[in-house]
Amino acid sequence: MAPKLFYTPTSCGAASFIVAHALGLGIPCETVDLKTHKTDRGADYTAINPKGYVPAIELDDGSLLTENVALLPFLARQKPEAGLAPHDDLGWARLMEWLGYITTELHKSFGPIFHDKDSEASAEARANIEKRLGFVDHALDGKNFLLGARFSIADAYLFVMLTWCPKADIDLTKFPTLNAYRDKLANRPSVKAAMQAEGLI
Ligand SMILES: N[C@@H](CCC(=O)N[C@@H](CS)C(=O)NCC(=O)O)C(=O)O
Repeated sequence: MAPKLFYTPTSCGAASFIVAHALGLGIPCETVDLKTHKTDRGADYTAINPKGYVPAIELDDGSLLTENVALLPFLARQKPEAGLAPHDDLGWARLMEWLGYITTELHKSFGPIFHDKDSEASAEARANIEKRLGFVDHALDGKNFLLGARFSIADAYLFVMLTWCPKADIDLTKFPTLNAYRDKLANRPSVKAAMQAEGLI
């Protein structure tokens, strides 16, 4: 059985799709409707992934790999020569530092906003996200990408979070460096090709 990626194009799982696409892995994909938890082939996704959420990769042996912070490095290591993850110890640790920050401090903070945009919890979440985006904005100052000179899987993950900002009423123009970085990534051929493949642009 070949590995297969389960994801939803506008979800956090889009980061894995972008990375798999950029690496030319040719990994088959099955999209999941997050309201019905049915896949595009009509399968019950909760029976495939008891966690219920995307992304997930079904491996050759039929077992399932979940969590963005596991999938993205796993995909990068399928083609180490592409350099989407550093090979040295400190570079790898810096990558984990960013993936941890994106997943716990940014990604999960969007939850209340997508649940109910106008709630008090959403206003608090928005303020938290903006504070954290301010940190990322400064961190990107003078750098092309999160890890410095090279695009990495952390950039793919952050990019997807940035695409959520307009839907969450977060104005990225308040963060000029981050806003320019988002535009640069959106125009990056591999990112653009993945978005086009998904009909998102
Ligand atoms: N901890 C998980 C969270 C994944 C997650 O939040 N997925 C969302 C989409 S961005 C989802 O599938 N939500 C639907 C659900 O939980 O039923 C990860 O980082 O992979």
